[in-house]
Amino acid sequence: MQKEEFFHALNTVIQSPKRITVLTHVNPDGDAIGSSLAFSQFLQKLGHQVEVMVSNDFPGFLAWMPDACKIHIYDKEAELCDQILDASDVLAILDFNHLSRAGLIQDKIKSLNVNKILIDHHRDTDFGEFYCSLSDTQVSSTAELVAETILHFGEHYVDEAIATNILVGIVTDTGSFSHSIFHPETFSICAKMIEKSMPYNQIHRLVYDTFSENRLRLLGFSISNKMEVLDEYATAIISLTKEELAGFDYQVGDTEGIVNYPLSMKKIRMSVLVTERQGVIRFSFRSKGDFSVHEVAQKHFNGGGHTNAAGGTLTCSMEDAMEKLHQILPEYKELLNQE
Ligand SMILES: [Mn+2]
Repeated sequence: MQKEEFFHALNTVIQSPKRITVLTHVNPDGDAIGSSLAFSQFLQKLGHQVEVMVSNDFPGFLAWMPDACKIHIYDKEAELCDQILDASDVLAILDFNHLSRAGLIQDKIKSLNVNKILIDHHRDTDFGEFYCSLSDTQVSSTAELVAETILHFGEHYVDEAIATNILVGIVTDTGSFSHSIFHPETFSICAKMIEKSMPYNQIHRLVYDTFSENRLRLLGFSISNKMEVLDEYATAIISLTKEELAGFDYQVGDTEGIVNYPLSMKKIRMSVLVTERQGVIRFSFRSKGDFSVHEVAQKHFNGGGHTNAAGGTLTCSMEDAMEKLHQILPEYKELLNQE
């Protein structure tokens, strides 16, 4: 669906007051929360009754975001969430396009026979029909698409809360404007948002300067003690077991960003963070240039994402997970060694 078509279709949906539930992906990040909050705040201004819902809690460094305290967390209040979903006229699906990424909410989404709206920047959707969708892999973030949508309906809708939430989405999904910038419009949109948002320096500080001592020490430990550098594959791997995480009093979000550090080495093309969670092994992939970690995650680790950032999971032991990861590297040796 083309952008203009989407705006037109969305316009027909929002003409009359509706109960709209905005859903975003499991283990929500800054873009998931930022885009969902901004879109819901825009819809509220148009007179709709809007709720934002996620499968599980978001990291504490996002808790200050305008209206974050109103987000419903399914695994904490399933009954209320089910009631909200059952009463919804429209579902807005933001920042994910695979049903499995909805976590605990996926069965409910499948069973509800209501109009669904998609706004997302990931590849290869596996959903059924959408009433309308805005899906573009060549934008920095879902927040950028939400900003474009709101600006299409009128710049006057952008207030401090919306602008701040949009900026958090764009800043976090681009690693503070260090990647995933495909066109100059990202900056034009940010300029418009910064005019209205809380001071940008403050946003940056609230998002990034929030480490606990344990979190910073975990980062140091990960790089000093747990980083394996495989020169022949231009790859670095960091693995963290459940016990190691517990040793640093692991809190949700504490491993966020660790995977990016190995890429700061000139010789490294791909970085992988492997963490042991409740019953599963989670993989987080990052790359530089054209090397697609999306392909790697999709083919071998039940996941996917973007060219330079992807994730996946395996249900196995840490030993088996590491063995699998090492086994598949030769397949990519040539690509990883291309300039
Ligand atoms: Mn995103």
